Amino acid sequence: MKGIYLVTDSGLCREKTLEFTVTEALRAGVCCVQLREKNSTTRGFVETALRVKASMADVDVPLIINDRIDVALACGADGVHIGQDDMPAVLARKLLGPDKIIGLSVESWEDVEAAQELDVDYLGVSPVFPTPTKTDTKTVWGLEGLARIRAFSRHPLVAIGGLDAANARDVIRAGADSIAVVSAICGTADPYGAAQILCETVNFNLDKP
Ligand code: TZP
Ligand code: MG
Repeated sequence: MKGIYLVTDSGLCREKTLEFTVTEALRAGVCCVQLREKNSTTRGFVETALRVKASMADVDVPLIINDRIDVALACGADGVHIGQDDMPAVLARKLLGPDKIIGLSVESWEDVEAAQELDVDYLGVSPVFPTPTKTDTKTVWGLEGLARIRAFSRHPLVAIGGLDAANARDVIRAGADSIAVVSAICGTADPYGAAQILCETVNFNLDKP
């Protein structure tokens, strides 16, 4: 899972709709889609997840559900992304089985050390830079923090927070396998164009580190 990782925010998509944004980002070549619906009811989240999953039937790109193991299981998603206050990773693995993808956010060095023993598929380095999209964060890792995690961790790293086409190259060079973005795709008038520039930048630099 290397490249541009789309994390959704229906609020930012506005009149473009979530499905349109996801379809356009997939057409541009994103490597993963995470549905992050912080303000949905459970019913609404499941319905959205089923719709998005159906729209992704023809692409070989994983659908990840933010926070909710039950929603991931109910809609047959490929995995979940959990934070430090969500279901513990050990229990998430028990519930989901060996084959589903589990991503775990690391927000402190203690989280990074603890994750070393965990059966998770990637770490979300959160946030790399400050971002108005999520303000209840702890450590702003910066490129140095990201590089330190890269040197220590055995897991693939998905960087998130304040990332865009201007800084994506540096973030890959500091050790990220994937660049996760919310506003750089959802918050633009042209999600296809935005995702395409991001994918070109990152895929080029992943090929030639
Ligand atoms: N987790 C850490 S930062 C963040 C999340 C969900 C938001 C990233 O949003 P943006 O707009 O890509 O900075
Ligand atoms: Mg969470």
